[in-house]
Amino acid sequence: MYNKNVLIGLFNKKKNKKKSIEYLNELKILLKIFNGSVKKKFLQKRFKPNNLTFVGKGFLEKISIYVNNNFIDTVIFDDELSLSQIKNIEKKINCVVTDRTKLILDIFSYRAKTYYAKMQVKLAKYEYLLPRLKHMWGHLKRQKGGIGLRGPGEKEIETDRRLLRTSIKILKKKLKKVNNQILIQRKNRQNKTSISLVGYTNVGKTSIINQLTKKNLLIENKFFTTLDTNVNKFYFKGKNFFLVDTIGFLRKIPTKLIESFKSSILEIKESNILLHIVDITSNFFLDKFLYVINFLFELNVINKKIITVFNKIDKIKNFNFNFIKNLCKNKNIIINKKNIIFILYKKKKIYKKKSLFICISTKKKKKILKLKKIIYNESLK
Ligand SMILES: Nc1nc2c(ncn2[C@@H]2O[C@H](COP(=O)(O)OP(=O)(O)OP(=O)(O)O)[C@@H](O)[C@H]2O)c(=O)[nH]1
Ligand SMILES: [Mg+2]
Repeated sequence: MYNKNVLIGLFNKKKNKKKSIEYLNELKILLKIFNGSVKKKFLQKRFKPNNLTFVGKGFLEKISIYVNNNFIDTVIFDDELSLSQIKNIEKKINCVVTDRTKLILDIFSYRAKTYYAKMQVKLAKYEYLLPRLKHMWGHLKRQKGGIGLRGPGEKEIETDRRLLRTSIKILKKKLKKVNNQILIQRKNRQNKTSISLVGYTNVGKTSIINQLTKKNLLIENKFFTTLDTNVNKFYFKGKNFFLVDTIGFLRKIPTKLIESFKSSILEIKESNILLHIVDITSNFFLDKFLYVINFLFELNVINKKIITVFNKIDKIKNFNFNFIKNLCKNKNIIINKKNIIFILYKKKKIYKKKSLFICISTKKKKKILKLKKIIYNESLK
């Protein structure tokens, strides 16, 4: 699975085509983790997904021919497929059929290193599996070549469903215990300044922690390198700070999946300051930027002090303020040389959020001291 892949997405208007291609590119980067290659991307223009087969009938036929001729082992759809869609597509396509959510879940499983992260991922996976159990049985039958394996009866599936439900209950209980322990540990940090680094995946969150604390945490040019929340200390002008690395965001991940990383959410909620790290060189910069701001809003943490950190300025020739100003050209953003203001329209109300910002290069160690000073000054307010 995931060796030779085909990616499939939709776009509804011509002007959205580029964005859909970018989504598929994100899948390609995700597949790097499994050393998987992308043999072809199929994009169909449709106003909305087909209820039965996601793409249209003729288009599916085209994909099927390509899959057969090129020995593809997995087709990955960019949006979450319903159980019936998977079944219908599998009738037409002779390989594993999966979607963005399942791929991310598989990456989480592969990446999780600690007992706690593994438990969190397991819970997310079981919750994903529960409504799809019948289908998974079908998968097993395919993998064994269907020889001598009769399809499962409703009774067996019901037994499995019950087992899964029990496992979910047990996992939730265990996780609650660990979460309580984390809360107790947090209490020891209560009168110290706690800072969470939040942002899209691969923007340089862990790199910044390494710079500020002289640690050597794992950084990679891949998505979801950090799954485990980790807390790191740094000392500046006689003050102790705790820096918390959190799981990165990715568009089109079901919120529930991110929420299963309770430790990250918990830390973000309890922090005094949020550092929102942004990669100014990434495609669809604004889209990702506003996606994270919206997520912070959903988490109810938008009223915290937020410092926006524009990272990777070394990659831009002759970088200056105008570059950022042009990047942030959007009706929801007002920017001057010191502040950035977001205007969010939520539940028929307008919210305004002001954030200090700084432009840095972690790689070239540019403006790291200034970042420390800003954090320090904000912690005194
Ligand atoms: N050119 C350049 N590359 C950087 C800079 N900061 C980080 N990187 C690179 O960006 C990639 C991602 O860095 P990480 O620190 O792992 O990013 P992250 O946000 O922690 O990523 P996840 O944990 O996967 O969400 C690595 O290849 C870093 O070397 C920078 O200032 N300039
Ligand atoms: Mg990281």
